[in-house]
Formats: sequence, structure tokens, C-alpha cells
Amino acid sequence: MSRAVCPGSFDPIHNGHIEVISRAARLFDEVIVAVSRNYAKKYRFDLEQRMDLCSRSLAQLPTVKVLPLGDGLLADFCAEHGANALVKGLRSGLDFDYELPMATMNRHLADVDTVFLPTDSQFAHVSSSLLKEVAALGGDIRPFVPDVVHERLVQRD
Ligand code: COD
Repeated sequence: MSRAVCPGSFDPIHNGHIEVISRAARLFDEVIVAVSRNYAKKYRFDLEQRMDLCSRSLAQLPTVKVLPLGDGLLADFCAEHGANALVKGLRSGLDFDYELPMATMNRHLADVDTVFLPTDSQFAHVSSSLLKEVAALGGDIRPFVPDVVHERLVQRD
């Protein structure tokens, strides 16, 4: 059985994430979406809310489950959960430059390989931080997020 981890902050999850996770679910028997909890980072939504939005947005994918990443290393999380692959989405060469050292480090730490999936061009400009800013200023983000996420962002803004 092949198992991969899609890690991220998912603050909040958007359609670019969902598209990459859906493609990972076609490549691997099981996919774990690991939602990070980094105490040094200030999130818009707390861990419980981010996990809830991920679970509801991914409910149509039966082989995908959502778990908290915890405070430790991603490589240790992969080893604990029997996953030998990470899946990351790439929007640009900048993403690749940022991700490559982490991919090499994760392979060194736990023999976990990273599979990079290029984002669909319709989501290449989408990030959680940009969506939060646009929503806060009254822009329409509905093409880029599931309805449950849109409701939460509009409620909070
Ligand atoms: N289209 C496709 N993919 C996208 C898009 C988009 N529009 N936007 C983002 N993505 C991808 C990202 O490239 C990433 O792969 C994933 O979706 C999640 O994105 P974010 O922004 O929610 O998550 P990040 O980048 O903040 O997550 C960082 C991690 C949690 C992965 C990282 O901090 C980590 O590995 N933490 C664990 C601690 C650790 O082990 N550190 C050592 C690393 S070697």
C-alpha cells in the first residue's frame, strides 16, 4: 500500500491545494493531509478550524484523511505514519527554490522522497495569504475556495 503526506498550513485550504491533493489521491493508495501547528507562526484560523475546513473540503475523496502535523519534524511524522512520499504543489520556480532544500533534508532525515506536482495554471497565482487579503478588502474569492471556506472568510471579515 502506498501512502503519501501532503503537508501545509492550510490557513485556509483553497482550490489550488485541493487540486494537488486530488491528483495525489490518484497516484497513491492513501493520502494524509498534515495540518501544521507552528507556535512561532501567527495563523488566521486555529488548528481545529483549519482541520475542519480541510476535512469538509476534501470529503469527496475517500482515501484522503486529515491529521494534525504536531510540533515535530515532518520527516518523523512520515515515518510514524508509514508514508515514504511527500507531495507538494509548485506554482513557480520560486516555490521550487524554497522546496528543494527541504526535500533533500527530508530524504536525508527519513528517506522520504518529495513528489512535486505543478499547479494547474488557473491556480498559479493563488495563495492563502493573498485570498485572505482580497477577502478582507471585499474582493470576490469564490472562484478559488470551496463554499465552506468562503463562508468562514466572509463571516470573519
Ligand atoms: N497551487 C498548488 N499548490 C499550492 C498552491 C497553489 N496555488 N498554493 C500552495 N500550494 C502548495 C504549497 O506549495 C505546499 O506544498 C502546500 O500547497 C501547502 O501550502 P501552505 O502554504 O498551506 O503550507 P506551508 O508552505 O506554509 O507549509 C509548510 C510546511 C508545514 C510543509 C513546513 O513548514 C514543514 O515542513 N513543517 C514541519 C517542520 C519541519 O519538518 N521542518 C523541517 C523541514 S526540512
